[in-house]
Amino acid sequence: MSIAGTLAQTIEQRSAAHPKPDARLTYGTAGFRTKASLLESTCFRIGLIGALRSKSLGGKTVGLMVTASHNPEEDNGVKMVDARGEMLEASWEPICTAIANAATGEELVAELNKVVEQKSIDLSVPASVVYAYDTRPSSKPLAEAMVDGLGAFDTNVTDGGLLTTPQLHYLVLALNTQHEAQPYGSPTTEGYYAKLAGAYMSLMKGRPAPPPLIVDCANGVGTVSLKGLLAHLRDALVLYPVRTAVGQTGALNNGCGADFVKSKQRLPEGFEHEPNVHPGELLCSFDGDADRIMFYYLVGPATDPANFRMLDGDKIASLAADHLGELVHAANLDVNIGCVQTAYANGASTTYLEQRVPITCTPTGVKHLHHAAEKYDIGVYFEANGHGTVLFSEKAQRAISEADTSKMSPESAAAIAQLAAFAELINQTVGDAVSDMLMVLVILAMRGWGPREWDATYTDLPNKLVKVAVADRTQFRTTDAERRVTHPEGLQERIDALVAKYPSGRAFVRPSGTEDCVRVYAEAEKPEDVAELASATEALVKEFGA
Ligand code: 16G
Ligand code: ZN
Repeated sequence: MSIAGTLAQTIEQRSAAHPKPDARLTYGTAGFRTKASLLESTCFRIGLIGALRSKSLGGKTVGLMVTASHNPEEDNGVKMVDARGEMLEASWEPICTAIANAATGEELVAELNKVVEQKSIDLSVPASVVYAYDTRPSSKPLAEAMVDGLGAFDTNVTDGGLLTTPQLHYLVLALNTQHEAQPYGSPTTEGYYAKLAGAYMSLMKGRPAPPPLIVDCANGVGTVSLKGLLAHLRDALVLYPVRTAVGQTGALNNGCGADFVKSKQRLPEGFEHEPNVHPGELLCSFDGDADRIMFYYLVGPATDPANFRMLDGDKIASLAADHLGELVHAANLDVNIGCVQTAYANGASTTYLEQRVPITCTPTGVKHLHHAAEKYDIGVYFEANGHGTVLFSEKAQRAISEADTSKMSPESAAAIAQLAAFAELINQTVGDAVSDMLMVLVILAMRGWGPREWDATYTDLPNKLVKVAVADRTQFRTTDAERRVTHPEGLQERIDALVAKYPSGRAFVRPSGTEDCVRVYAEAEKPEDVAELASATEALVKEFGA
């Protein structure tokens, strides 16, 4: 079976309406991402690929999301969500790249036919795709180009509208499991809010509501999601959403949002003038598509930058692994719990976690962490940048649902009920700022903790991240979950010699997957050592990358 005749003609004609710019695009860790003005043809084509991917899965629903997350407003991107709500299967990434880069309509059809053959796709199977987009001005028009591609294959298309990335992941899994014995949830945004709100309220039953929380929505789509959730939570949670200027030109991710806070290690711009920002109170920021969250607080007046304290993805992972581990222990369940981090995890968090749970280190990028977390019965994964979630395996879910609580101590029975509610509260398809926020609030409430107690679990080692421009970043190749470089040869030995000079020193270099640069990370016990180690490593990268 192949694409020929009228179908081929339709694709070529439609493709001519979305001309390909003279730029090579690659489907990387975060899908396609570049200036929005270059993406129309790619979006049309990913519509075509989405339809084929669904057909290849026997007509299961796949998702397409238009967003560039924390990137500037003028950027955009598109990525595919596979049928279980997870990232696109890796073997399809080069397929996406080849199709996006086909030079002519004819070549495009030829590339599509290669996929049909390679994946033995039955073209007569009806395709089903749900799509959504963020608040960027370019997002809706790009989504329309995508719909044009989907239409070429006569796809059953669901318009999710303005959604966060994790809401789309949720919808895909919910749609594909709606007729199964254990549906993931009702396949609508209302179903998503009801599931999260219901679990939150059951976990918080009998506990005082947490103190009001200021949420920086990055002027993005998280604003919409947060408002939807609040309507379901009524007075069980008081939130003050700020940076909610959706649609205001230039506002998205500008001086605010999780990425700004994490990379600048400071409050969002203007927070020192926010009426509700007080020392000792917990604050948080979402990123532009609300799949990351960063918590922080002040230990003194906001006007002094030294009073800022960050509670990042590593702190969230530690809190979640600790708490869920204690519940598993109290419930006396035969399930293991582990934690997945990347090389960017602060060494102090790794030391802390290692004393409690097994740890896996993977390369950067959500899909790597997600797959590694699936190997544990309960797998907690977070990148330091605030993207992460907790996965409950089928074995764990069964152990929880089949436990005979009538034969248990009240303490064990309560732990079982709480684990069941956490599995509902947590968006298990992908990191979700809204769901992660609720999880953190519940755990803090259960432990009677504020930000200071949470922060006191361990003290981050001082660290520094540097971007280095090099002639060709593909020369830099890594091994051991990006912790060591194999190429250029000789570089790792020089880094080892540097690191050995500093107590608790650690440094690694890796090519970025999203920008044209090499990233250097360094940490050490003393701030002055970190500065030295980072700049000496940077100098080495420049020397070897020249
Ligand atoms: C992408 C990844 C994120 C990773 C970042 C690293 C996904 C959905 N996102 O944003 O997990 O931390 O890239 O960027 O996988 P870098 O390679 O430029 O350092
Ligand atoms: Zn994001």
